[in-house]
Amino acid sequence: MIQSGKKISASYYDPEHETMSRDRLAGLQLQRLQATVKRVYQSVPFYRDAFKARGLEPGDIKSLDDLRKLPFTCKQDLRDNYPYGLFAAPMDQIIRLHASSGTTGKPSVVGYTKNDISNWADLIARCLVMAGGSKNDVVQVAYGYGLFTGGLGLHYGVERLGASVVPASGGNTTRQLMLMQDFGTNILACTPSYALFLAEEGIAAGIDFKKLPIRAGILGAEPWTENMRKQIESKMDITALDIYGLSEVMGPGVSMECMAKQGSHIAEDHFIAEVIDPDTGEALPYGEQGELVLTAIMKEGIPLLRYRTRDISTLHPEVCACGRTHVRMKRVAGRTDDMLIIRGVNVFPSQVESVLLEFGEAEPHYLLVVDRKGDLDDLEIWVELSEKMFSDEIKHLEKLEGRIRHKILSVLNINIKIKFVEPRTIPRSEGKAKRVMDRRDLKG
Ligand code: DLL
Repeated sequence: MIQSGKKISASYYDPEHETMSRDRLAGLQLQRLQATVKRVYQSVPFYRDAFKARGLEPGDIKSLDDLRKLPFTCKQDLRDNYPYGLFAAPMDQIIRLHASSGTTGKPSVVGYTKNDISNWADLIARCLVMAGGSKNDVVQVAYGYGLFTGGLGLHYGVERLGASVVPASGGNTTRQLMLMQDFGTNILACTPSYALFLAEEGIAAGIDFKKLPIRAGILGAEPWTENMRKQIESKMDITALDIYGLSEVMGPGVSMECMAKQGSHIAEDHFIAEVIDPDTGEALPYGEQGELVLTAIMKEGIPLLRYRTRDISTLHPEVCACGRTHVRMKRVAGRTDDMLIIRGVNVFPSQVESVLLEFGEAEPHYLLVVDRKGDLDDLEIWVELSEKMFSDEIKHLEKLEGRIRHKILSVLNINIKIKFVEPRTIPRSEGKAKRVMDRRDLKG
């Protein structure tokens, strides 16, 4: 359950919108939704056809409940209309292109107008202020720059706030650590797995993070857990906050966690959020877990209606301890397409991470290896040992293995194998971590 918690003092980048009453917010959303619907109907043949197929006209959207009449958009629609088919603005108004990190087939391409880039910068500036940032800060952006939205997305927001941006981009860990010390980085923006790696490498190189001015991390682009947060916070001596987003909808900054750490605030003046049952497409009430669906109501370049994110989350509309009124989404548990079904039980890598990291002895580096034995899927978890554990007696390791297996059985209700691997053998990532190795396809 997400708590509203005790009031905490907070400052805002855009107090009017961030703390707007939910009634006024609903009015604003409806007005912006209606304008967006009209816009895509007029300029995107894909949507016009989808509306016509449903006997729907823009004027039929009279209330926010009418959102449910609108068609969903999914990743395949972007593929089918590759590269620019869903753009709602002509190319002479598109000033930036980004693309999603598709591993198979063509990526989804997204285009931004001048206003889109400006709005995005404002939303990232909000995120920075949520993390306690101000124009006095030095912000090291270690998300990748390029087609990925992480680097440039954060970059423009830091400049908008008036803080100093260090455009480090991803990778080159030694240089990142040097910059962090020499430039006096206050806020680090990168994936949580890379933050952890930077922390570990820093400690190994003798850096005392307590003595550095770094105090916050704006971490996202991949699922992570509370236990992972604790590890990063204690190793780097920072407050680690979750930032969420996806290229199709904008990029980072669709939602951001505030200091209350009770879920991430979705920028509801720009996006309407729903949670649906991924099997039936039915909208679910607040508090129920399902697939997050987002409608962009301020975008000009590519405003997607009811985009099915495939991310599993829960929405909580209660006003937050920080005073923000925007709905909070719980940490993403995983993606519907990352969910493993092991002997009939649904398993997300993040659930395994959460259990593993409860054991102080296990390193936060792990891999879920899925295989097929006969007709059944089989899961083995590779867990990296710390140097200390590695040199320990076999019987200690056997005990630890038994305890982890038992805990996973009691929490996830599946019996799995644990394999300990040598220190530093699981590949580290400078961007999104790969947590699953699927060997099922390798066998015919
Ligand atoms: O990952 C945008 C981003 C950049 C977000 C930097 C945060 C920070 P894509 O490459 O299009 O965009 O991937 C989007 O990544 O649908 C989620 O599955 C996952 N994801 C993003 N943020 C989080 C998060 C960027 N905080 C996909 N927690 C999304 C869990 C996340 N998963």
